[in-house]
Amino acid sequence: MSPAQSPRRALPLLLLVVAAAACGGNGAPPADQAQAAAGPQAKPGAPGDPMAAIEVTGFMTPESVLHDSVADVYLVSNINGTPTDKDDNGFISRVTPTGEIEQLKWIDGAAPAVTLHGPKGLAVKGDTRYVADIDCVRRFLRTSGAPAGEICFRGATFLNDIAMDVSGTLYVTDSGLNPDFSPSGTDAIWRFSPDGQTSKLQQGDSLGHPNGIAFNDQDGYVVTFGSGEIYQFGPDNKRRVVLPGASGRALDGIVFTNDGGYAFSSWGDSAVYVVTGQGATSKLLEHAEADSPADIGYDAKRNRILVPLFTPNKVVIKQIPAAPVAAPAGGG
Ligand SMILES: [Ca+2]
Ligand SMILES: [Ca+2]
Repeated sequence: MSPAQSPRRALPLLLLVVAAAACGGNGAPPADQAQAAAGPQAKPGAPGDPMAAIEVTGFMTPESVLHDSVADVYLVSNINGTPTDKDDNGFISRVTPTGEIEQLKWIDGAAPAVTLHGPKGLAVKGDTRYVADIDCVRRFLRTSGAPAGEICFRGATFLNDIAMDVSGTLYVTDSGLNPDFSPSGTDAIWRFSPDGQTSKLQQGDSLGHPNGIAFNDQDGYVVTFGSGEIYQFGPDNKRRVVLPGASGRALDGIVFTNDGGYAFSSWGDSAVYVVTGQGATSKLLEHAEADSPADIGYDAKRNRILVPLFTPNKVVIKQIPAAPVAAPAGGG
């Protein structure tokens, strides 16, 4: 991507490529979708190598993965088509930690009682699941997946990721994009309650098309698809830059990890980065293994990053390597 291109110009181009890929371009189903029709498959890592990535195929435009630590299952949101089409064909899959698809269409927009268009970010609070879906957040029972109402956000165009802070308050980002992926001007971080109270915590173009959101004990962290930056906001609601923006970096997901660090995904770099609690940054996945990495999840029990690959219709499960043990002082 030319350095002369501004993020604002680069973003619609990137998303149009994505939309074309999601649609199969010329109308023919992509090879991976044809494979999905033939049934899901898991390709476990090499036997005896616990650090090898587990690759699970058979999804349809997977956008987000969440570890439900109570059920010990990975939930995958599948847009199935383009991100803003209200086509009611989105679905949520259940995947076991060993990489088997337990149920591909566990919550299915095609079912008469379920509305689900282009599901993206996921969250669990108590016995309720929350799913961001274009302009509403849809609720489902955590255990059965039965629909349990929705919360809609006035004027929202591209609700993307959901997170919960330490006090249990829920947040959802609006990436501020029209169906043709031009900026819609609705960039926002919304705060909402389970009973449907909504308010804008932050809004405006300076949010840079906010995408992934996550909370540690005190602060919210946001990664942006447009400006390619990471910023945090604390209890005072002031924004502080964590990673300065870069044209074309196109960040999607962010999670906090057990060691006090975090991980985030970049479409522009085809990479998933891990930042340790001490601040050291490394690539966990890169190149083809991280083609269009969307909203990553985290399995805190196993210290794994869960990576939906939006265009190749895969999920990659990857262990974070243990930190090197410091050499004992004095040597000898
Ligand atoms: Ca859809
Ligand atoms: Ca996202």
